[in-house]
Amino acid sequence: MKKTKALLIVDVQNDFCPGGTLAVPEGEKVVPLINKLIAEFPVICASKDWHPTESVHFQKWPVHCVAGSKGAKFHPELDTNSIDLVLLKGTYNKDNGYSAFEATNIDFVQWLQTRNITDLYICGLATDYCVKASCLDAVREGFHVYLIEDAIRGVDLQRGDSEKSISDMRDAGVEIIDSEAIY
Ligand code: VGL
Repeated sequence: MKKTKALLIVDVQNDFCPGGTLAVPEGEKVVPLINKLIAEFPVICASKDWHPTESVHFQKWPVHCVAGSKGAKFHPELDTNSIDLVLLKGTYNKDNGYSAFEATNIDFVQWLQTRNITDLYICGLATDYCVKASCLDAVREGFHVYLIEDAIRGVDLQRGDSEKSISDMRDAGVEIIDSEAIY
């Protein structure tokens, strides 16, 4: 069967970038890289944290990415023109929605299967939470998963969290690559 690839951009939203309520260190640095990567993929998906104000998620985290707010918008410099699918996650009060596969607006697996996607290339924010959860779910769902290491950044609540996450993803079967490998 012909291999078909898609790019999954995880949570490149204002609140995860400098000035946002849950800013990931250097979060904005992934944006130019991702804008360049977009041209290499026939299918582009992008997830968004999209929380209600009363989310249980805010017992652990500062309020961020409230549905419809400025903080929940994509970073203003992200090239959104070619995005084929926006995945909304964490949309219920009791739902953390770390993984793009927990999107509530669409059955993501079915959407990918319908388009014969076999290979998923994942980038975005944040390495140690939503990127990791999305990569691990993608492997579980049977996709061949590539993590684009220079196009991710982590929260690193504890020093080394991102490094440990990358190693966990590798152990799970995720291939770790650099964006240069794609051009
Ligand atoms: C995320 C922490 C809390 C993420 C979301 O997008 O990785 N991290 N909520």
